[in-house]
Amino acid sequence: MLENTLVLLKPDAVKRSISGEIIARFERRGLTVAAMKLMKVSREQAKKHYDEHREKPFFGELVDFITSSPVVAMVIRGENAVKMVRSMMGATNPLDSAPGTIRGDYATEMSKNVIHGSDSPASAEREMNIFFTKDEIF
Ligand code: RTP
Ligand code: MG
Repeated sequence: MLENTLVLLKPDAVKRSISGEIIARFERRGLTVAAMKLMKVSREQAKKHYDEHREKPFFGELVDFITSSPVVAMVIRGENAVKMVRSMMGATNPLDSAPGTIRGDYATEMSKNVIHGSDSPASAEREMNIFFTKDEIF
């Protein structure tokens, strides 16, 4: 099924100038960029985005990190894009993410794990609305 998913290249990825390499991986796979912008995430957006983690001990750090410097926000589109992007990202903890995945190739720390991707079509719909208006998604 053709799907959209929300991807954030986190502040660590933008600072390290690896955004282009990561976008190229998606394009090479056959996924397409349906929306994209470099933006500073507001605290309000960050809290909405990470709402499922509101009660976790690391919630404050998550919000601080994602708002610390610009991210690349994207809508990635393709067949089963949600699962496809998640499998390309690799496990949350870089210690567990296989070489060949994005986190497995670029990350060493759980808190600086380079990329976010929506975990379900429902999350994707909710998260796209936090970062993009309808007319920004092509
Ligand atoms: P993401 O939301 O960033 O795509 O990552 P994910 O689905 O693989 O992981 P999730 O459970 O949603 O956690 C969101 C982010 O929180 C940080 N985290 N820290 N200290 C901890 O135990 C812990 N657990 C999660 C990670 O940076 C993760 O990407
Ligand atoms: Mg998640």
